[in-house]
Amino acid sequence: MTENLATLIKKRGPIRTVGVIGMGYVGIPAAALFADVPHFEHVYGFQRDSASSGYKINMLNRGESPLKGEEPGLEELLTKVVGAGKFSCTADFSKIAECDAVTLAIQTPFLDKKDLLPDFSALVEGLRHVGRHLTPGTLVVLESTITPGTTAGMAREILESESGLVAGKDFALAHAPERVMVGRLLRNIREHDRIVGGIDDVSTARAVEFYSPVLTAGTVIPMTATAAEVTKTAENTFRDLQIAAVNQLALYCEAMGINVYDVRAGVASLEGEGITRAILRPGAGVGGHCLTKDSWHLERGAQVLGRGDLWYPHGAESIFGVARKLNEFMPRHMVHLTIEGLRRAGKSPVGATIALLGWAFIQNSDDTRNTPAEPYLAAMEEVGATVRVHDPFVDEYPEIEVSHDLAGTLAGADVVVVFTAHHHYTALDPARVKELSGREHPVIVDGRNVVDPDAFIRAGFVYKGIGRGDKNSHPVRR
Ligand code: SAJ
Repeated sequence: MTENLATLIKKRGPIRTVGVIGMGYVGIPAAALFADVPHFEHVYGFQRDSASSGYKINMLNRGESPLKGEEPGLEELLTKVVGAGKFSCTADFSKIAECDAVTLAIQTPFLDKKDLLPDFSALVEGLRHVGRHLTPGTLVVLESTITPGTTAGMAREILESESGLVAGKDFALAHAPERVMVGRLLRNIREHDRIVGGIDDVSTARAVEFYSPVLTAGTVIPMTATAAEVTKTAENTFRDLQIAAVNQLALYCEAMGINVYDVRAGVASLEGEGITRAILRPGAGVGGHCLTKDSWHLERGAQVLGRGDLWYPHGAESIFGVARKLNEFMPRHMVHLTIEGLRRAGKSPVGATIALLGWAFIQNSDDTRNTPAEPYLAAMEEVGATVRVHDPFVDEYPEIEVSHDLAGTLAGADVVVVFTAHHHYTALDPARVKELSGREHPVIVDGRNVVDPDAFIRAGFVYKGIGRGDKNSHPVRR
């Protein structure tokens, strides 16, 4: 069987034309880097010409990046590869027929966590486009994070039914999960090791050939498609678990009246010497498109692929599921700290004005997917407060007014709450913030440890911070 595919690929020769489906945080930098590979002659970026994202097509063909956050080198690289005629963005999916390799970088959110149901609708649509225009010898790669078993299962079935070709015989199929973080997209793709897993050895080998030229520091790590799917979902699940562990520690430190950052520094002091103690940062919550769902992809994979063979303590809840619950709890804890802070300032949340700083889910980015600030805002409005939102990177958000005017947002605020560690907030001046609030004892709730508690307490603020049991009951300066 593979003999056939190997022959087909040999006849087809080196990869020259590439297609990337999904012009988002993953697809855009990936396409630009493929286009910068000397022996890749042309890269098509495929984007639906939809009302919400069709605008990206013209922007990209002008060499402009539609991503608003700080992405070092991306705009320059886009201008270069568009100028050289090596990259173009189109909604004409029939051009897939020209491609030797096609990748899919499409969102894979979760529909229902309780029943572990992913929403693969966008991915299925993308796979159908590929299947309709697939030619023998092509390599198809899923870069989206997916439930283990999806590449060799659902993806294969759709591609085969749409194309009439057979995976592993007529075309190569692999999973090469993205491992990027906003704010360092290009660097992550170039420097991170790349996990590559084919449904068979020939597919894996073709995918290794495809990704190797893009890497400057990283190496390609070949494995099976399912192992690659588990690797990706597991690394995000472990990160979520580590964050949940330090968030739980932070809640304990608050209750015990100590500073979680002292504990963190102490625990981390044994770092190195072969002893790694990755103690991450507690905070106001976990957002983004990845950590908020990848545990559920892993859980589903274990349930579906592991059916009947999974041994686990009877009745015990998955620690990955518990970690999700704890991280989802943190915005509610921010509500608790806010109400407690108001109480200490002799106020109630009813009619209070709250200045919420940071709508993006991560620092110095415009990415608002699953932002932890949203459940906080809803809960505070529910108890009668008015919440004003400031974010220097976010221009708009459905039903929420996001301001770029920091002074205007702080004016008349009873509470200042920090949800994202944008660099703009590390320089907040307590005297100026107090002047703008016009309150005798404004409340500051620091969800990302960006301000100096003592400086704000000295200025007459009521301070509350995640994990700051050493400060959260400080005497209020009258
Ligand atoms: N967070 C904390 N404490 C921390 C680290 C993060 O509360 O110590 C919060 C952040 O504020 C944010 C959320 O967690 O709200 C996610 O942050 P992140 O730094 O994990 O950023 P992501 O989700 O963009 O990136 C993760 C990364 N995964 C791992 O490091 C294992 C990245 O490498 C992946 O490529 C990315 O998910 C993805 O696309 O899967």
